[in-house]
Amino acid sequence: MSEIKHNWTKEDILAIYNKPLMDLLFDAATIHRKHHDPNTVQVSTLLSIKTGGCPEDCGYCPQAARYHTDIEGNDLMTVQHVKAQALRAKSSGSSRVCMGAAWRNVKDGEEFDQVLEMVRTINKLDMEVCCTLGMITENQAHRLAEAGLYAYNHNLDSSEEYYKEVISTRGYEDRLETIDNVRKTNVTVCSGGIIGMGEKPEDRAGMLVALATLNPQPESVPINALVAVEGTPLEDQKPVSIWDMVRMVATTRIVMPETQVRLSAGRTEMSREGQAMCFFAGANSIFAGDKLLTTPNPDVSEDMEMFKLLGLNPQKPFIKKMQPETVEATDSKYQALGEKPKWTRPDHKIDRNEEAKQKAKVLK
Ligand code: SAM
Ligand code: DTB
Ligand code: SF4
Repeated sequence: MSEIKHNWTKEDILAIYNKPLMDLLFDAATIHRKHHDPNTVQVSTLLSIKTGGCPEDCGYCPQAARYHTDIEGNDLMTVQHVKAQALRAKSSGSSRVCMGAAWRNVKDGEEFDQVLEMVRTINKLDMEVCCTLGMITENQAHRLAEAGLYAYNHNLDSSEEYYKEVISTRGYEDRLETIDNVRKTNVTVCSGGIIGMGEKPEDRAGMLVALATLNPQPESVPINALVAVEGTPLEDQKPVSIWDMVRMVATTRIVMPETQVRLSAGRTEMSREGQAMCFFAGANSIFAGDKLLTTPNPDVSEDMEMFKLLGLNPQKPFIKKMQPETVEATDSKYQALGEKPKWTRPDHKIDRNEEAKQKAKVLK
């Protein structure tokens, strides 16, 4: 029987988050060592396969069309381009490619077929493939699984309460439903969130309750520090302190002992000492490559130096779970259904999102 605890409450988690730091670090590191090799860190490379022009209003996101940010938008990448980038990532030590698209949700059709071909192509390079494409239906999750997808990333981003202060164009329950759709397949779940959006420690604990009470818990949990991008509603947020990041990582490790905890966006603002503390506290995954989706990330060579300095080794692919088989499009059991799911549109008003939209109208 699994010894993983699932009935976490916000009070339990807040009490852990607020422990004296030395106790918190010790507890997290002890649990980390019981479940993982503390000197191995999984390395993923992000690839923005479709950039910008997104219809959603996520207050943190430079890719939302309604805000005025200076990112360069792009149509869906070709399979050949993706393959070349995946090979580069592999040669620089990444075991996983995570492809992100600035979509609200996946729509059946040529573009999704092209993404499925990207998944097949990367799986055949013997790398783990992850996608983050917005909301997906159960049938779309099965089609991704058949193509050989290893993980699907869909973040809860914050607590259910604070989420409403950041996004108005889709509901928290839709996020949970997408995660549930992924769970109906063999694809592993990657879901986490962002700190530094103005939320309180209670919201951080609330997000961890939502994740840790899932059964099974997500196989990976990315912890992002907000990258405050000019033109987004959250442009003026103060950078999150390293102490908050360490506390968040340690608490995540304690409540989800088997999960890979990923130190995600925000590493350019963190010192090596700060990152080392996060690895000690249980982070065992990073995004590598000089770009996240649209914002900067440390150079690969700097990360390699850091790994050497700390005696860390990159994790080999398919250590935690077997490589999925790829079913070719012609042999697929799951065809496009052309569904038009009724994802919710809460559409309440968030003042700072409205202001950023009005400002963008003037500037565009
Ligand atoms: N469009 C899809 C979606 O939202 O599900 C996939 C891509 S979206 C960019 C993936 C995740 O990136 C978001 O859920 C959010 O957690 C993270 N993210 C986006 N912008 C960020 C920022 N400025 N700082 C930190 N994390 C960010
Ligand atoms: C996740 O949790 N963080 C990554 C990945 N999943 C897709 C994305 C971070 C994006 C940071 C802002 C940008 O580069 O656009
Ligand atoms: Fe679109 Fe995803 Fe950015 Fe939200 S986070 S605006 S859904 S790309």
